[in-house]
Amino acid sequence: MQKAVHALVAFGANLPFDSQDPKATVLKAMANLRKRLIAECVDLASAPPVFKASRLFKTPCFPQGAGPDYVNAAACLSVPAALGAARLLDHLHAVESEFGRQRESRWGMRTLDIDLLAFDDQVLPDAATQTHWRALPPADQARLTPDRLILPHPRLQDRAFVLVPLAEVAPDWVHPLLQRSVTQMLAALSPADRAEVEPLS
Ligand code: PH2
Ligand code: MG
Ligand code: MG
Repeated sequence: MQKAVHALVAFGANLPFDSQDPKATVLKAMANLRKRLIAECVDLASAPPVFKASRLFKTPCFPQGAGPDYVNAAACLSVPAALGAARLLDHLHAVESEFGRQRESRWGMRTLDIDLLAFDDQVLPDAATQTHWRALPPADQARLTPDRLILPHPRLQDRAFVLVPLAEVAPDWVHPLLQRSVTQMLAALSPADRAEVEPLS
């Protein structure tokens, strides 16, 4: 049997798509991704994926005032290691396009955004580059977009709209460079930031 690893994924949407609200889009996107992973596991002759999804949350847009509230969620996927982060990312992009995503401005509004937060404990492309992007000053964060996959996601530790849902599905995942668990990273945010993330049901 092939080795399985955990991949962490974040979902966000704040614009309707095809008269469907962001909540419906996120739920359908999860189902679509799950189907794709099942097909991949058949192709790789590996055990079926395990797809653990958080609840949906309503979150204020970041940066503040830049658009409508978001619906955010997270998932912890058990996938064959042989799938690889790059191939999983291709699937995330394919799901985004099925739900109307056009790659436009940095932090712009979107019908669907799916971010790969982590693939097991992989650091990509290397520790120095991940650290560079993680330590970027806020003005540069808003301006610059990396041209390749950086893992873990450089802003993962900063955002309540990522960490609150993630804590429901992967509280014990440890950031390979910060050596902190999701629970610890969430506890380090301000109570006000955490309180802004409200479960939808
Ligand atoms: N995603 C962004 C920019 N701002 N704000 C919230 N609340 N949730 C998001 O998922 C989000 C955001 C860029 O991906
Ligand atoms: Mg995003
Ligand atoms: Mg994205």
